[in-house]
Amino acid sequence: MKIEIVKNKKILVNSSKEIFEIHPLWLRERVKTDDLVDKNNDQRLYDPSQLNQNIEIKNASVNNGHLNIEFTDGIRFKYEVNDLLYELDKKEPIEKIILWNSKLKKKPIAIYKKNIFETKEMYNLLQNFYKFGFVIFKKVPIKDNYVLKFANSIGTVRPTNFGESFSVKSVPKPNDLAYTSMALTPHTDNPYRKPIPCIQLLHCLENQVKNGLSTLVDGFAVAEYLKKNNQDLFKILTETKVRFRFVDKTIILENWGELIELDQKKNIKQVRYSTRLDYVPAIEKNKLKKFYKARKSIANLYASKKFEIRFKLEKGDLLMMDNHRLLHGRTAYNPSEGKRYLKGCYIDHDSTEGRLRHLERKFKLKWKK
Ligand SMILES: O=C(O)CCC(=O)C(=O)O
Ligand SMILES: [Fe+2]
Repeated sequence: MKIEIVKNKKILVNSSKEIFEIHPLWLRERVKTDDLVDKNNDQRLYDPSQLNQNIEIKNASVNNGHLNIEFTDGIRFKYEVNDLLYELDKKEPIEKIILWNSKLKKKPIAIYKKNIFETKEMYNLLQNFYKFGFVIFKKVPIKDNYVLKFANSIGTVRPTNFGESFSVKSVPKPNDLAYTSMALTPHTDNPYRKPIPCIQLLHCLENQVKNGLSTLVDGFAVAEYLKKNNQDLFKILTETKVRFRFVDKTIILENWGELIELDQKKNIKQVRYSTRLDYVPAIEKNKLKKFYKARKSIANLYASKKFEIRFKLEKGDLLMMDNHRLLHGRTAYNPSEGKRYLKGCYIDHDSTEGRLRHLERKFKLKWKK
């Protein structure tokens, strides 16, 4: 992609796919002189909808990586060509995702270090988080509910009715099956919330039991597999909204959604799955028959050895996973063997994306891809 000038007046974008002219107003809105933009926060000091809609370019030239423009309203500005190309070319800071199954050779793992959050390594780890849907940080300090410090260094903790963080250990009369020693089949967390938590952190403080292994499944890989192998069943899962529900003494939480949600371009956007909490709607019997068949197929895939990875979280390990893409679970354990204690919390996607953009800017990485 490059920028070309025609007759000193027209700015063209020339990419392998197309050539098009940039509207002069689009450029004019991006002028960043001190009187038009507050230099402390990069925000406009005027309403761009009030600019002259017929504004034109009086003069344009390219010099040393800069595009110099004088507009017909007398404003001049020197743009970084790279800044313009970046905005024209790329919408998200995230690299392409990698679908995986049980053959995943190398889990994305990092050793935690103090001040890791402001490093290039963190940039790569966040990219890995989006590529694989999870990252494991090892040797994260286990004192003072550190999971919250960790979460607040990447983003902002999202408190829920379980509190800012929650304790995953076996307790009497639990208000959630996570707080028992039972096996948990692959699930996404809290599909009954509005909005559904984006990222889950699970920090292992103790793990003295033999079993209680953690399991992960790439929900997007499973959904793609189903799409390829059984278009009809895939379709019904993308079209049927299911009610998810959480009940305890003080609250009843509900939300509806498809087991496989697609975006406007029909790409997979989010998966939901929780056998403990789903309430299928009473749709017409034959339709429901198809839905039940489809649900069983995806359940079998989620539970199959083909897609699941299994590992033990060690003391200090912190698992960070994308709750809109991955399913997680655990094998049963015997609490009389010793302690198993995880601390968990949630953060939102805008935090991690925002950190990625910040680190990309800090280490000037954005032109290199
Ligand atoms: O005990 C575990 O490893 C996972 C528990 C769980 O699913 C959760 O806390 O969301
Ligand atoms: Fe969970």
